[in-house]
Amino acid sequence: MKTSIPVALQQLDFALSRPFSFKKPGRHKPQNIYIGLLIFTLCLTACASLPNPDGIKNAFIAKMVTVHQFDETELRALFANAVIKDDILKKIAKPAEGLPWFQYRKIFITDARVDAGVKFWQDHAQTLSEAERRYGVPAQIIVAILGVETFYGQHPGKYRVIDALSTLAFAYPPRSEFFLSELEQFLLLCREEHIKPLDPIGSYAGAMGKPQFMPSSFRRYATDFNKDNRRDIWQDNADVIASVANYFRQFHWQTGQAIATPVTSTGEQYKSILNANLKPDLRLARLESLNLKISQPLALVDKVKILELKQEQGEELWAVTDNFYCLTRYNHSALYAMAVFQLSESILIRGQSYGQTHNSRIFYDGMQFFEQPNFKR
Ligand SMILES: [Ca+2]
Repeated sequence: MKTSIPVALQQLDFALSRPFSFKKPGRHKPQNIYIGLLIFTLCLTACASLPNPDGIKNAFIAKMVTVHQFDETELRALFANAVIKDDILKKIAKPAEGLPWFQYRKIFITDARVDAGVKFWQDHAQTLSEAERRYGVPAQIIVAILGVETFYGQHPGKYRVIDALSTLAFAYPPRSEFFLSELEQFLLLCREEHIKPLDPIGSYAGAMGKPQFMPSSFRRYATDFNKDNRRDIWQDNADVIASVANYFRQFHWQTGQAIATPVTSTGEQYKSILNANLKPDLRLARLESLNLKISQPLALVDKVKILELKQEQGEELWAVTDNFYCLTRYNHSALYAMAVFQLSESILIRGQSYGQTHNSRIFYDGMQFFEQPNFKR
């Protein structure tokens, strides 16, 4: 449904959108000037506190026409078909990252998602292997990203990208600037890729296709891996796989570097070095002085970040690396990166065990590997 705009603001918008008319300078009574200033100030206050979708839309269209030479009539026809959706506005206010780890984890680390990941890997083994060779990003990471984002492409979202981006650009002031930029990128990519702007489907936030690329990421990182002159992240799994791998390579994935390992602690000295920054800044040599011990050696790592994740029974400690930080460039959340990492390990290990024997789930279950919290001791 369309959002309603107060009539006064519609009129103000109409007045502002009309060409200026010039009159001869004349005398004005001082009180009229004060009243005028008062009304102007009240209007500005109202404009600052209430969204004005039509005003933002008109300014956006003007920019696309002037800066990128889009046709105004075509853009107006396009946006006449775009819908401002209330359910998108509700969803953007409640991201899953607000959950504690033990609840967040249950969404993504499930038997069904691990099994489907193993199958996706088997079905696209050659492409994944080629992408791993070309970009240096492990196949299990590429598979896990697709698993977390869209259940391997099965749930790419149900919204038209044009509706999602229009809603958040025109009617969601807290992130309007960001989504206006993404809307601009979306129209540019549609023109470059010969896509009709009403066609692409994605998430409520405008993330597109199986890897859920925002339009700006698509233009920078999407890759035509099968050389058919199209970057298709909706249907073509070769392009999908290579685009995810290329994304991480561009964000400096370090081939062979460890990602994360559980940590045990005696005492609570480590609390002094906890902070919200995700970039590793703690030299491995300092762990001992903080009474921290990593559970296994970390390949090609000199600095880590210590994370404290909330389990039902207490806090769980992890040492995470630059490659973990790289995962957070896909979604700026430690919980997201940890879900991708644990899913990737579960898929890898379960896949390997399936390769040995179909009964190996009794011997090893990828779910069990991370089911035991690593409590401080
Ligand atoms: Ca292609």
